Amino acid sequence: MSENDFGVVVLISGSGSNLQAIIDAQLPIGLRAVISNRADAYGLERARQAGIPTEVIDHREFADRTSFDRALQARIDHYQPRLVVLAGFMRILTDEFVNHYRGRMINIHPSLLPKYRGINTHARAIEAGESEAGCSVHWVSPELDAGPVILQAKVPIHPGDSADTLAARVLEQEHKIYPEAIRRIANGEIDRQEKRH
Ligand code: NHR
Ligand code: GAR
Repeated sequence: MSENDFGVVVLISGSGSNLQAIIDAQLPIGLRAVISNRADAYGLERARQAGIPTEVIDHREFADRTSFDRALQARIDHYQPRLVVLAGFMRILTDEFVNHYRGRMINIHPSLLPKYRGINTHARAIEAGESEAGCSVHWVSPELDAGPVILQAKVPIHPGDSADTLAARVLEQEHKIYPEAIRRIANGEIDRQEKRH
């Protein structure tokens, strides 16, 4: 089996700059598909440019989260990936879905977990008067943004920072640590971990 047979599927909802960083890292992992829940996600264009198959599964076409997640799972499993990468994917996933990919799904979250789970992390960190912020790559567990952390990077928060200026500083670090985390996992340098309850 060549290294390209590792098999990775990336899930996005938006700009896809983290996807671009993963593409640009030219890791020998086999990027098999990029799936978006939004047809207008710019990341789909990035995937097409890189020759990666794309799919759109619009969550608004499903009655509930369970039926959306089942459709998503069926399309992901078609590609038989050994790793599912959430890269700015903005839908909360059901326990059933997360358990199916337990130990084979990672996320990048724009905070220094365990601080600031959920959304609007930068505004909340500034509001709280924090002097530093950052990003975390973690295994996905059913509880939101609570799975074991794999890699983190820190940045300073400057006086006068807005959520946007801070997000840009953090995003630069995301683009470094996400490809690095994927490289280490594909190399077998990081064991699949499970959160113990
Ligand atoms: N699902 C589970 N079960 N566990 C995790 O750790 C998950 C997850 C799904 C997504 C990414 C996460 C992040 O990095 C992620 C981790 C979306 C929301 C959210 O509130 C929260 C966290 C994350 C992603 N989504 C709203 C929803 O109703 C929609 C928000 C929007 O569309 O803007 O799904 O922060
Ligand atoms: C990134 O900052 C990522 O950490 C964050 O959204 C941005 C996506 O950027 N993810 C979340 O907030 C997940 N809830 P990108 O589409 O350019 O990679």
